[in-house]
Amino acid sequence: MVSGVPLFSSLDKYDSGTGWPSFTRPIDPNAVKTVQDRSLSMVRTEVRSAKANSHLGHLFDDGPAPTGKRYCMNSAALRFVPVERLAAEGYGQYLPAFEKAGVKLPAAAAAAAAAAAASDKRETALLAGGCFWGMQDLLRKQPGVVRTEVGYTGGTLEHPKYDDVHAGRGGHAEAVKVVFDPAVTSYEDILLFFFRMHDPTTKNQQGNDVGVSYRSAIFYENAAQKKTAEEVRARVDASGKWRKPVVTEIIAAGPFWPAEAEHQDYLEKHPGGYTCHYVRSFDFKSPAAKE
Ligand code: MHO
Repeated sequence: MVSGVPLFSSLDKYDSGTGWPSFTRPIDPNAVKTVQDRSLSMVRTEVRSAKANSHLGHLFDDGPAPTGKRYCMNSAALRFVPVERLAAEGYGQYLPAFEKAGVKLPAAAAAAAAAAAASDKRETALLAGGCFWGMQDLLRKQPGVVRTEVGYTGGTLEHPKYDDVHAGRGGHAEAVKVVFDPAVTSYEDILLFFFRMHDPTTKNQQGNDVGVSYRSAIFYENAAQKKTAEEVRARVDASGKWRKPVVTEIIAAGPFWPAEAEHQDYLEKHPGGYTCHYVRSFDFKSPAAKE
């Protein structure tokens, strides 16, 4: 899971006697794909991850019920997340299945499973902090983030196109809509991360990208989000970590116009592509702590 996408569940794992981790099925049929592998003078079915296209192992037809399949995986291609870590790593939604299967969960995992089962609640954060390629790529990997989408907001033009926004026509910002599970993370945590992954002190600019579309802004959706945003911005500013005043705008969310398909998940489609975003090691949680 180079890309963090869950591929296999221990619930579908069995002992095939081969020494290779073996599964009867992937966690989601769309998470993996198969290709013919003619290496080593054999014809085998190679299994690759659908998203990151990385080699995972091979697929054979000699597996047990219920599928008769054997997904024979290379353990080096998998990152094992123990059941008690699922919630903390943002995979809390998979916990109820373990309970249903009768697996006795450690107390903390059981509590997280209950929370995940009880809430399919979702909240949204709408953030601008420069080129949305890099913004989306870092935000989507945060624990509890279930979906992200890039688009344009904060301006006046309806149905804006990238070229309009880039040229400053209509005054939109490049923004990311972050949908998260409040049982796993919080608006505050997302904002604390936001203030580490972009520079909030450069007005209408992020890295080398200059213009109103690259401004730093939090678009709140309700009074609670507004209050949290103001508190977090004040805390970040007071910490002095950025050395210059924070210029992030806090404004009421208006219409969000999704960006063109080619801009969605851009850095996943173009690994190594342009980004000016990276995560600083600041800890805004303990205001007294010095770097
Ligand atoms: N400097 C980048 C920004 C792209 S971003 C989607 C470029 O001009 O390609 O604004």
